[in-house]
Amino acid sequence: MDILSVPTTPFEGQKPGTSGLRKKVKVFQQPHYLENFVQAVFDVIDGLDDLPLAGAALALGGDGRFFNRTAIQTILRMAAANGVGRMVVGQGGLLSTPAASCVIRKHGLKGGLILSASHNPGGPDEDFGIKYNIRNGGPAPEAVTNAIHARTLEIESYRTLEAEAVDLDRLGTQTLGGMTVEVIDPVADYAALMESLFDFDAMRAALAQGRRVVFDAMHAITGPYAREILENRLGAPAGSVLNATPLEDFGGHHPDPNLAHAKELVAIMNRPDAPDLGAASDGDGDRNMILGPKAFVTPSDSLAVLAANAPLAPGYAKGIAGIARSMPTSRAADRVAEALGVPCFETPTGWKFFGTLLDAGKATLCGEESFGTGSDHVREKDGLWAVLFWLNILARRPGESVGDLLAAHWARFGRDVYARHDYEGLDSAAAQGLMDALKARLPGLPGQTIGGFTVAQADDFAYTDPVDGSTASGQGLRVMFKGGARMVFRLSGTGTSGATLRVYLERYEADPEAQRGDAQDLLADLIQAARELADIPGRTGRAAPDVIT
Ligand code: VG1
Ligand code: CO
Repeated sequence: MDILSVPTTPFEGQKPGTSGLRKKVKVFQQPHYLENFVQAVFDVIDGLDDLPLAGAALALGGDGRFFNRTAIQTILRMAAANGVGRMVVGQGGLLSTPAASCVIRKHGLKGGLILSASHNPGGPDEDFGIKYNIRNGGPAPEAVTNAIHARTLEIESYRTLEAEAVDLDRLGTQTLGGMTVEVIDPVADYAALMESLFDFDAMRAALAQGRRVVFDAMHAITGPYAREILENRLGAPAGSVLNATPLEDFGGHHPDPNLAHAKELVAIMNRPDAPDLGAASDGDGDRNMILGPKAFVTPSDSLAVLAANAPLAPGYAKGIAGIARSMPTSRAADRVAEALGVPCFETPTGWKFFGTLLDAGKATLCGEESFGTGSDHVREKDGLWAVLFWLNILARRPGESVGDLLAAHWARFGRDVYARHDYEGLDSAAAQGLMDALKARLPGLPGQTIGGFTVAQADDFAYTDPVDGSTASGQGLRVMFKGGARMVFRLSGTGTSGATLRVYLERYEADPEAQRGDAQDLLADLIQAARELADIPGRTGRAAPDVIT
């Protein structure tokens, strides 16, 4: 087959954000747009991790959203033309993000391409995304994503070939040019890994004895995974997995597991006959939401509870080496780490910052406030893993509900009352103006009192990786108050239109009596102070946030 070198010119804006390149489908459908980015990836990863691209083996799969199959065929032709030896592809072009990480690690691949825009809606007028994961199975670090971006700005041609489409639905091996395409069951490796980590016998017994679980796959990637694990292997009744069929447009919804978007699940968990555990995952399967009957576990609390109960799961029976959390995530995990006598690391937002800590064995569990939890079993956050961890804990602590576990945790460690307010679709210049103005005020804030809270410290978060010494700056504006309350202001790096302002709010409450209650009520003063400090209404024209989590 003849290899074609197709002339092209650079596109502006092919800079990967918090988690890869995310754009509207229509942007990706422009001639050469996807090809330019993929060629830039291939150019940059040649030699990366001490492995040449020629003859290399890579994983490829996505969350099944609109354009997934088209993009996979394009990438396969380009991979063959670039001399890749073998592509390991999930059947139907499907691989959840954590499963892709698992496949890269288990099959010893050089890396992989994951196609997803995560929790963003899908369809012809919605979002698509692509990212590269390295040999350890984790998202490429910033040095790599910056190099990819730089390459997109100088690209002059890309390599491809003309060939029949690969049959993505047929398991087994096919050839494309000189390359092998191996279509694998997207679930099998991942399900086996979960069985190795959790006490499936105890979970099976608990489900047989009346514990009940409901999992909302939100018509996204986790449907087949959850059916296989929860229903087939653990014996949960058929129908325990809701919205289990992946759809290209996720049924027209946001596949985002939070109280605002997983309404059907929330309604079930508020019924008198609610199951013991309610959970959901996002478009690409790396996020999770944990609910009990009339109980919501914030992702920050979930990380802390998992850490405190880790030895109940066989995979963590030896205890944990450390915890890592993103900066805007609450300090709940820090308290558990302290009690366990292990370190707690504070990293910038985005899973790529956890990779070095996990590889070095410094952290075992990681988490982000954005419904992301995971461990050193893969190098991505992992939605279903978190759900199984909770189910494992419930199986080993019979008679206690999710709400009981949370109350007991707060009684022991105190509660880090937490909320995130998102202002979406803002004018980009206005959002940047708000951040610039607040940043300029930071040095003068300590000592000032805002809405009754006195500022102790304020900074623009910067990070030096304790393993490889790499640095990241401009990672969010932090205002810390006397007494431990905190606000963080950040602009999202995953959006595809306008700007999203995220305001993260938290304060510590030690008194068990005062711990009960809704976070929005308990944080009302701080919320008001944040609105005043950043002049959110004046600068954005918004009276209230669009999404509260
Ligand atoms: C958001 C979250 C961040 C998460 C990222 C990717 O980023 O805040 O914690 O790592 O999404 O998650 P941002 O820049 O929009 O705040 V996913 O499930 O979208 O891959
Ligand atoms: Co995701």
